[in-house]
Amino acid sequence: MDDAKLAAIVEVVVKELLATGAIAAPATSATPPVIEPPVVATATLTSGPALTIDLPDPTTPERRYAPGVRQPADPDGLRALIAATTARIGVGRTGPRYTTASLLLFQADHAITQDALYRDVDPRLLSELGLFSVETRITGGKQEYLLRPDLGRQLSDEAKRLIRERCAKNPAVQLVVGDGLSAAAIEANLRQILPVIKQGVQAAGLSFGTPFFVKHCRVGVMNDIGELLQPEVLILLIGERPGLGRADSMSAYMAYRPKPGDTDADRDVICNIFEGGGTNPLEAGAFVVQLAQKMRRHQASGVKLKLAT
Ligand code: B12
Repeated sequence: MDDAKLAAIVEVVVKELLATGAIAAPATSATPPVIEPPVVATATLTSGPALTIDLPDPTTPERRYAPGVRQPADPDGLRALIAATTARIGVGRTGPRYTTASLLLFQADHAITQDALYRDVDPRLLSELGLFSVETRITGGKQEYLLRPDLGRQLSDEAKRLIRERCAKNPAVQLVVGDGLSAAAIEANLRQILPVIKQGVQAAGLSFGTPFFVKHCRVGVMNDIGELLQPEVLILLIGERPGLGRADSMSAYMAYRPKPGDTDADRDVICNIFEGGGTNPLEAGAFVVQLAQKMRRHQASGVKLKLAT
């Protein structure tokens, strides 16, 4: 469809919407609108003033937590309740339905989630932190990664070769980073947590293995890595499944002498690592080192560690 036909259709639709009162005509007087939306895209009518069709970003804190209840009995109480949780409360309704603002926020948050899932970790971050990359047995991109968790739990032959070639064997602590279900989580936390873990391990007089990155990674890949490098403790930093609008949460899965056949019962997890509401990555790093020492002391992880302490 050419631009002229498109503009004609837009003009007809806009005229109808103006006529029914569904949208207001753009301000022609000097009176400023209450909230000025950012002008990103405009449709120009063949006659009359330009009409902004883009919307303000609904995910900014001011809009996300703006009370949506019309005429609340206790406005200050409502604001205090909303400030006390990240849950979606006080959003209001239109009859039995969500308001358009709620719907748009859901859609925007869903887009954030999709973006975190389908994007790759920035290779510049990995090289900045000196991590080389290997892959699992996933060859068909993110779609296959989502559909075949079993392949994400196995290192490719090339990965095994590279790890054997580049990594020190039998370290006390081996650190591995995996994209998991959120590239954003790794990008948000890795720069802070990695040096804390490395320094903490070395300050405790323990050997720190050669860290690396696994693309299309699942937690179960820890078994293959354990078999190859034989570390005492293996730490896997991995992006957690994103929630609506929360994509930067990372976990540290840990295991004592992981090997093929191990399950999640043999592992521990320190979860919800993120700034501003979760466990701060700097604190989490210190906690990871403590847990690694505890695992070494008791020569156990997961359920066995719980039973031993
Ligand atoms: C998805 C999920 C599950 C799924 C995993 C299914 C799957 N194949 O993906 C199911 C519903 C089975 C599940 C079960 C459990 N889960 Co769960 N789970 C999650 C969730 C929402 C996301 C995990 C994630 O993104 N992993 C990263 C991806 C890339 O890993 P993955 O390889 O695809 O999947 C593996 C991990 O998710 C792992 N896993 C999932 N939960 C747990 C819990 C523990 C203790 C361990 C060691 C591993 C583990 O199992 C998967 C298969 O290996 C987190 C929430 C969060 N904030 O992280 C809670 C979370 C990790 N789970 C938790 C718990 C407690 C459990 C259960 C022990 C609950 C129970 N009482 O039965 C069981 C243990 C199951 C097990 N695997 O042994 C807690 C852990 C708290 C802690 N620090 O110990 C979390 C943080 C939720 C919470 N806030 O309470 N879980």
